[in-house]
Amino acid sequence: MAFELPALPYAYEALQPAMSAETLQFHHDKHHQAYVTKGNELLAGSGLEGQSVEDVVKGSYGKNQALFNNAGQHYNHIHFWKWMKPGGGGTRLPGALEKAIADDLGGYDKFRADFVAAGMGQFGSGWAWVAVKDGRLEITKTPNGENPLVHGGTPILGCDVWEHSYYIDYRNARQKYLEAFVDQLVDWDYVLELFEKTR
Ligand code: MN3
Repeated sequence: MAFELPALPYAYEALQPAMSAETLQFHHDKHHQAYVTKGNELLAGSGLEGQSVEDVVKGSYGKNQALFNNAGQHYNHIHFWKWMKPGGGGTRLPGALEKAIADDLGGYDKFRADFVAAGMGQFGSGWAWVAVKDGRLEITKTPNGENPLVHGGTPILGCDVWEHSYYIDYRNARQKYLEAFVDQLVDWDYVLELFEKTR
Protein backbone atom coordinates (compact mmCIF):
# COMPACT_ATOMS: atom_id res chain seq x y z
CA MET A 1 0.00 0.00 0.00
CA ALA A 2 1.15 3.51 -0.65
CA PHE A 3 2.67 5.39 2.26
CA GLU A 4 0.52 8.16 3.70
CA LEU A 5 1.47 10.98 6.06
CA PRO A 6 -0.51 10.50 9.28
CA ALA A 7 -1.99 13.58 10.94
CA LEU A 8 -0.21 14.72 14.10
CA PRO A 9 -2.20 13.43 17.09
CA TYR A 10 -2.07 16.91 18.73
CA ALA A 11 -1.85 20.57 17.74
CA TYR A 12 1.49 22.01 16.61
CA GLU A 13 1.63 24.09 19.79
CA ALA A 14 0.71 21.19 22.10
CA LEU A 15 4.24 20.09 23.04
CA GLN A 16 5.60 23.53 23.90
CA PRO A 17 7.92 24.42 25.50
CA ALA A 18 9.70 21.05 25.19
CA MET A 19 9.14 21.01 21.41
CA SER A 20 8.04 24.09 19.51
CA ALA A 21 5.28 24.47 16.93
CA GLU A 22 7.94 25.54 14.44
CA THR A 23 9.89 22.31 14.95
CA LEU A 24 6.76 20.19 14.51
CA GLN A 25 5.68 22.11 11.40
CA PHE A 26 9.03 21.50 9.72
CA HIS A 27 9.55 18.00 11.07
CA HIS A 28 6.08 16.63 10.31
CA ASP A 29 4.97 18.69 7.30
CA LYS A 30 8.33 18.85 5.50
CA HIS A 31 10.63 16.05 6.68
CA HIS A 32 8.13 13.25 7.25
CA GLN A 33 6.20 14.29 4.11
CA ALA A 34 9.43 14.03 2.09
CA TYR A 35 10.01 10.44 3.32
CA VAL A 36 6.44 9.57 2.30
CA THR A 37 6.72 11.20 -1.14
CA LYS A 38 10.16 9.79 -1.93
CA GLY A 39 9.23 6.42 -0.42
CA ASN A 40 6.23 6.11 -2.73
CA GLU A 41 8.35 6.98 -5.77
CA LEU A 42 10.85 4.27 -4.81
CA LEU A 43 8.19 1.74 -3.82
CA ALA A 44 6.82 1.73 -7.37
CA GLY A 45 8.47 -1.15 -9.21
CA SER A 46 10.39 -2.34 -6.14
CA GLY A 47 8.51 -5.62 -5.82
CA LEU A 48 7.43 -4.63 -2.31
CA GLU A 49 4.27 -2.74 -3.31
CA GLY A 50 1.20 -3.82 -1.36
CA GLN A 51 3.20 -4.85 1.73
CA SER A 52 2.90 -3.30 5.18
CA VAL A 53 5.34 -0.54 6.15
CA GLU A 54 7.09 -3.01 8.49
CA ASP A 55 7.52 -5.56 5.69
CA VAL A 56 8.82 -2.89 3.28
CA VAL A 57 11.38 -1.86 5.91
CA LYS A 58 12.54 -5.45 6.47
CA GLY A 59 12.32 -6.37 2.78
CA SER A 60 14.39 -3.43 1.55
CA TYR A 61 17.11 -3.61 4.25
CA GLY A 62 20.46 -4.44 2.69
CA LYS A 63 18.87 -4.73 -0.76
CA ASN A 64 17.39 -1.38 -1.76
CA GLN A 65 19.14 1.29 0.31
CA ALA A 66 17.23 4.30 -1.06
CA LEU A 67 13.83 2.70 -0.43
CA PHE A 68 14.98 1.45 2.98
CA ASN A 69 16.09 4.94 4.07
CA ASN A 70 12.68 6.43 3.30
CA ALA A 71 10.54 3.48 4.44
CA GLY A 72 12.53 3.24 7.67
CA GLN A 73 12.08 6.92 8.37
CA HIS A 74 8.35 6.69 7.53
CA TYR A 75 7.94 3.85 10.04
CA ASN A 76 10.05 5.62 12.66
CA HIS A 77 8.09 8.88 12.40
CA ILE A 78 4.63 7.22 12.39
CA HIS A 79 5.53 6.07 15.89
CA PHE A 80 7.60 9.08 16.94
CA TRP A 81 4.55 11.38 16.86
CA LYS A 82 2.70 8.89 19.05
CA TRP A 83 5.63 8.43 21.43
CA MET A 84 5.01 12.02 22.57
CA LYS A 85 2.04 13.76 24.14
CA PRO A 86 1.33 17.04 25.92
CA GLY A 87 2.22 16.63 29.59
CA GLY A 88 4.04 13.36 28.94
CA GLY A 89 7.19 11.95 30.46
CA GLY A 90 7.89 11.46 34.10
CA THR A 91 8.50 8.47 36.29
CA ARG A 92 5.02 6.95 36.65
CA LEU A 93 5.12 3.90 34.39
CA PRO A 94 1.80 2.22 33.58
CA GLY A 95 0.95 -1.48 33.74
CA ALA A 96 3.69 -4.03 33.26
CA LEU A 97 6.24 -1.43 32.12
CA GLU A 98 7.46 -0.58 35.59
CA LYS A 99 8.44 -4.17 36.35
CA ALA A 100 9.90 -4.77 32.89
CA ILE A 101 12.05 -1.64 33.12
CA ALA A 102 13.13 -2.64 36.63
CA ASP A 103 13.92 -6.23 35.64
CA ASP A 104 15.55 -5.63 32.24
CA LEU A 105 16.91 -2.07 32.34
CA GLY A 106 17.82 -1.65 36.01
CA GLY A 107 14.94 0.66 36.93
CA TYR A 108 13.72 4.05 35.79
CA ASP A 109 16.81 6.12 36.66
CA LYS A 110 19.17 3.75 34.88
CA PHE A 111 16.80 3.57 31.90
CA ARG A 112 16.79 7.39 31.69
CA ALA A 113 20.57 7.66 31.91
CA ASP A 114 21.20 4.84 29.43
CA PHE A 115 18.58 6.05 26.93
CA VAL A 116 20.02 9.59 26.95
CA ALA A 117 23.53 8.11 26.63
CA ALA A 118 22.42 6.04 23.63
CA GLY A 119 21.13 9.18 21.93
CA MET A 120 24.30 11.08 22.79
CA GLY A 121 26.48 8.19 21.59
CA GLN A 122 24.88 8.07 18.15
CA PHE A 123 27.44 9.94 16.03
CA GLY A 124 25.53 11.98 13.47
CA SER A 125 21.91 11.31 12.56
CA GLY A 126 19.96 8.42 14.01
CA TRP A 127 17.71 7.18 16.78
CA ALA A 128 17.82 5.99 20.39
CA TRP A 129 15.56 3.03 21.18
CA VAL A 130 13.96 0.81 23.73
CA ALA A 131 13.19 -2.44 21.92
CA VAL A 132 11.90 -5.84 22.91
CA LYS A 133 14.19 -8.63 21.74
CA ASP A 134 13.95 -12.26 22.78
CA GLY A 135 11.37 -11.28 25.37
CA ARG A 136 13.53 -8.66 27.09
CA LEU A 137 13.79 -4.89 26.89
CA GLU A 138 17.05 -3.45 25.57
CA ILE A 139 18.35 0.04 24.86
CA THR A 140 20.02 0.50 21.48
CA LYS A 141 20.90 3.16 18.95
CA THR A 142 20.89 3.11 15.16
CA PRO A 143 22.21 5.42 12.42
CA ASN A 144 20.05 7.29 9.90
CA GLY A 145 16.67 5.61 9.22
CA GLU A 146 17.60 2.22 10.64
CA ASN A 147 15.57 0.73 13.52
CA PRO A 148 15.40 -2.39 15.69
CA LEU A 149 13.03 -4.16 13.25
CA VAL A 150 16.01 -5.09 11.08
CA HIS A 151 17.96 -6.41 14.08
CA GLY A 152 15.34 -8.88 15.28
CA GLY A 153 13.72 -6.53 17.78
CA THR A 154 10.48 -4.61 18.11
CA PRO A 155 10.78 -0.92 19.00
CA ILE A 156 8.49 0.27 21.78
CA LEU A 157 10.10 3.71 22.28
CA GLY A 158 12.32 5.80 20.03
CA CYS A 159 13.77 9.29 20.03
CA ASP A 160 14.80 10.99 16.80
CA VAL A 161 18.29 12.48 17.21
CA TRP A 162 18.57 13.93 13.72
CA GLU A 163 19.34 17.63 14.08
CA HIS A 164 16.02 18.51 12.40
CA SER A 165 14.29 17.21 15.52
CA TYR A 166 15.98 19.60 17.96
CA TYR A 167 18.12 22.27 16.33
CA ILE A 168 15.43 24.98 16.21
CA ASP A 169 14.67 24.55 19.93
CA TYR A 170 17.95 23.36 21.45
CA ARG A 171 20.60 24.28 18.86
CA ASN A 172 23.48 21.85 19.44
CA ALA A 173 22.35 20.79 22.95
CA ARG A 174 21.25 17.27 22.05
CA GLN A 175 21.44 16.12 25.67
CA LYS A 176 18.96 18.78 26.83
CA TYR A 177 16.59 17.68 24.05
CA LEU A 178 16.90 14.01 25.03
CA GLU A 179 16.27 14.85 28.69
CA ALA A 180 13.22 16.95 27.78
CA PHE A 181 11.93 14.09 25.63
CA VAL A 182 12.13 11.65 28.54
CA ASP A 183 11.02 14.06 31.26
CA GLN A 184 8.25 15.99 29.48
CA LEU A 185 7.13 14.26 26.29
CA VAL A 186 7.04 10.43 26.38
CA ASP A 187 3.57 8.94 26.10
CA TRP A 188 4.09 5.90 28.31
CA ASP A 189 0.59 4.61 27.54
CA TYR A 190 1.58 4.20 23.88
CA VAL A 191 4.85 2.54 24.93
CA LEU A 192 2.80 0.11 27.04
CA GLU A 193 0.44 -0.57 24.13
CA LEU A 194 3.39 -1.57 21.90
CA PHE A 195 4.99 -3.56 24.75
CA GLU A 196 1.78 -5.54 25.34
CA LYS A 197 1.63 -6.48 21.63
CA THR A 198 5.03 -8.19 21.96
CA ARG A 199 3.93 -10.45 24.82
MN1 MN3 B 1 12.96 13.11 11.98
